[in-house]
Amino acid sequence: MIYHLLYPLHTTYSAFNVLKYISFRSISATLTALLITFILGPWLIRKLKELQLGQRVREEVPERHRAKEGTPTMGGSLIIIAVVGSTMLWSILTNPYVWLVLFVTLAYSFLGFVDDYRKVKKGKGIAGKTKLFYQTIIALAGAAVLFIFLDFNTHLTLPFVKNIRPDLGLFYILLIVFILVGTSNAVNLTDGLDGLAIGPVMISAGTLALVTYLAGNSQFAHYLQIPYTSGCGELSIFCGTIVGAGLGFLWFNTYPAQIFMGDIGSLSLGGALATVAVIAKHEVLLAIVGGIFVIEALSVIIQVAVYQTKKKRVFKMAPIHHHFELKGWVEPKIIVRFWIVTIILSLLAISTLKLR
Ligand code: 57M
Repeated sequence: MIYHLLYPLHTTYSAFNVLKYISFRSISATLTALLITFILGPWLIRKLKELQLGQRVREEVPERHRAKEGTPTMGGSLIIIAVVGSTMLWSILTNPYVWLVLFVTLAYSFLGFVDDYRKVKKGKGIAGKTKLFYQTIIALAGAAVLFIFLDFNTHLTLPFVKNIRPDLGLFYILLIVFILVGTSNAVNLTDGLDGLAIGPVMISAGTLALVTYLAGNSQFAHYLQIPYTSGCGELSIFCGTIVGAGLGFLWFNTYPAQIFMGDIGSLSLGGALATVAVIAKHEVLLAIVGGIFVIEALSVIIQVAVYQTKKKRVFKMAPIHHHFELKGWVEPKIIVRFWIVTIILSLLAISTLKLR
C-alpha cells in the first residue's frame, strides 16, 4: 500500500525513492509486524481469557504440562493479523505471489481456527482425516494457481547439484501438496513446548527472506546458479513479517507461556513457509533449515510404525520434545537447544546456495 501511495511521489520527494528497494521494505515490514504484535498482544491475551479460550491439556501429557491448563490459546491470531497487516502495508500488491501466499496462510489459519475453537468449546477438534482433507484441498488450490496462472517452472532444484534439475511436470503438483500439508502438520506437532515452534519458524522465515531476495534477482540468481523466479523477491517482505510477528509473539509465548499459538498459528505458519519455498524453488532448502520440524514429524512416524509392528517404543514419547522431557531435561533447555540446532541448520542451508 505504502509503495503505491508514496513511490510515485519520489520525483518530488527523493526520500521516497527508498521504497523501490526490497531490503528497505523487508526491514520496515519486519518492524511493523513486531510493533503490531507488541501493541495488540496484551489486549488479545486479556480477550482470550475473557472468552475462556483456554487450552485443554491432554490426559497423557508429561506431568509438568498439567499446570498449563487454561493458558489462552489461538494466539496465532495475533501473528496472522500482524503478518497480513504488515504485508499489505509494505508489499507491491500487484505481485501475484504475495496474494498466493496470503491465500494459503489465511486458508490454513481458518482451518486451524475451527480446530482450536472446537477443541476449546467441545473438547474435540476436527477429525484428523477431515483436517488432512481440507489441508490437501487448499494445497491443490495453491498448486492450481501456480500452474494455471503463474507459469510454474516444474524443474526440481536440488542443493549441491546444479546440472540435475528433473522436470516433474504434473507430478510437481503431488510434491507441492506433500510439502504444504507435511510442513503444516510438522509445525503443528512441534508446537508442544513454550516457544518451541515459533523459534524455528522465525529462523526459517529469515532464511527464506534471504533466499527469495536472491532468487528474485536475476544477477544474484545467475551468479549463484540458482533458478531465477521473477517477482519472488517480493516474498522477502512477507517472510520479514513472519520474523517480526514471531518475535512479538515470542515475547508472550516464551517460558512460562502466557499464550499458545494454537492450530490457527501452527497450521498457517507451516503452510506459509512451504508456499514460499515452493515459489522460490527451494523446497529441499526448507527441509534443511526446517530440520527440527522434519525430526519432530519423523519421530511420530517412527514411533507409531515400530509400536504397531513390534509393540516397542523407540522414544520415551513422541514427538521427540516429549522424549527429552521424560529424560529429565527442563523445558527451557529443550527449547533453546532446538533453536540452536535450527540456527546451525540455517547456516548449512544458506551454504548450499554457494556449494554447487
Ligand atoms: C499438536 N499440540 C500440543 C497448543 C498449540 C499422532 C500424535 C503424535 C498427534 C499428537 C498431537 O495431536 N499433537 C497435537 C500438538 C498442545 O499444544 C496445543 O496445540 C497447538 C499446536 N497445535 O498452540 O494450543 C500442548 O502442547 C503444550 N504446549 C506448550 N507450549 C506451547 O507454546 O506447552 C503447546 C504450545 C498444550 C501444551 O501442553 O496443551 C500437544 O502436545 O497436544 N499427539 C501428541 O503429540 C501426543 N503424543 C503421543 O500420543 N505419542 C504416542 C504416539 C501417538 C506417537 C507415543 O509416543 O507413543 C503427545 N501430546 C501431548 N503430550 N500433549 C503426548 C504427550
